[in-house]
Amino acid sequence: MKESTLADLTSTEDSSLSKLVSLLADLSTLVQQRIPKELGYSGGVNVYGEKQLEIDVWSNELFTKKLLRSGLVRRVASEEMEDVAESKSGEYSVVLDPLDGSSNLKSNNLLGTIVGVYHDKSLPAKGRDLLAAMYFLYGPFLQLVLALKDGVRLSAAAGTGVGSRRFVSDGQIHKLPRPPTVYGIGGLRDKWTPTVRQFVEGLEKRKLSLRYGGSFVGDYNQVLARGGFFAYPELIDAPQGKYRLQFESNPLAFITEKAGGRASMGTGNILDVEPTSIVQRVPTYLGDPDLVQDFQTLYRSKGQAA
Ligand code: AFP
Repeated sequence: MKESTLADLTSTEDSSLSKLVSLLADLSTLVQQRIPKELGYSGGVNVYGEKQLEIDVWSNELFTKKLLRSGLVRRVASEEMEDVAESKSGEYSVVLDPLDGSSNLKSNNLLGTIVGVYHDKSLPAKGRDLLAAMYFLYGPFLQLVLALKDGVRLSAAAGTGVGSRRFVSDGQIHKLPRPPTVYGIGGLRDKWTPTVRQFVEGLEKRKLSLRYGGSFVGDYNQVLARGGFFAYPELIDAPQGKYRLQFESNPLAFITEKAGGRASMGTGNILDVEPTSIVQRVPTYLGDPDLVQDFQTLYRSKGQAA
């Protein structure tokens, strides 16, 4: 089968979006090279009070500055920044988790960069308005999962080019495999609600294998590759869960729906959640459409509020 390049994958999109994807891919190769060199703590904390690694700060600055100076991006919101950063020109708004899973760096776990792209929307924005979403997975190989209007395609930085030109793909549309085979649920088990506990028992009765590594992109990617269910649910002591709607849940929900799955926050679709703030969190249940539908039905039957 002929290998496709990133340019091939984005050929049906506006050239400006193609340029933006290429820039992001260039930057991901810089992050991949930098990760092993930046294992120290920056001494800072982000707006959520989470300790920032030097690599968190470095990667946030890399993406934010390069995007705002590209002439393509008007505004950037990032998990690592309190406010939206703006430029004077550009047709896109970008939401970003520059290095998801960075607290797992010491254990050499999977890390990722999550990106959502809107066409000139103010931020925070509604997930349903996303134009594209993607994540870069820094694993045994650097992978790009790219969701555009016509679907999801997978590519790997495995070619002979430099930067974004390293990415090659089979160019095929990827759908969540069925039947589902793996699941992962975040949070401490003793903080799960009875509904989540009951649902997990059902998954185990269906012989789904547990896969949980503490990195959203890494854990989710196993569901995308093998079919299954992933959640960071509402917890007894955190009814909105942990994931940020703008930077984590919306982009992954967009990818999930484009891959033929469902993405719920309990009572409805994540992408339909009205944005109220940049830091808004949302319970997140993603993956196989039947499993997510089953969860949503169970959740509603328990009369739990959104
Ligand atoms: P960090 O980016 O601070 O490592 O957080 C990663 C994350 O937001 C997400 O990637 C994981 O799924 C989740 O946290 C893990 O949370 P727990 O440590 O509570 O399992």
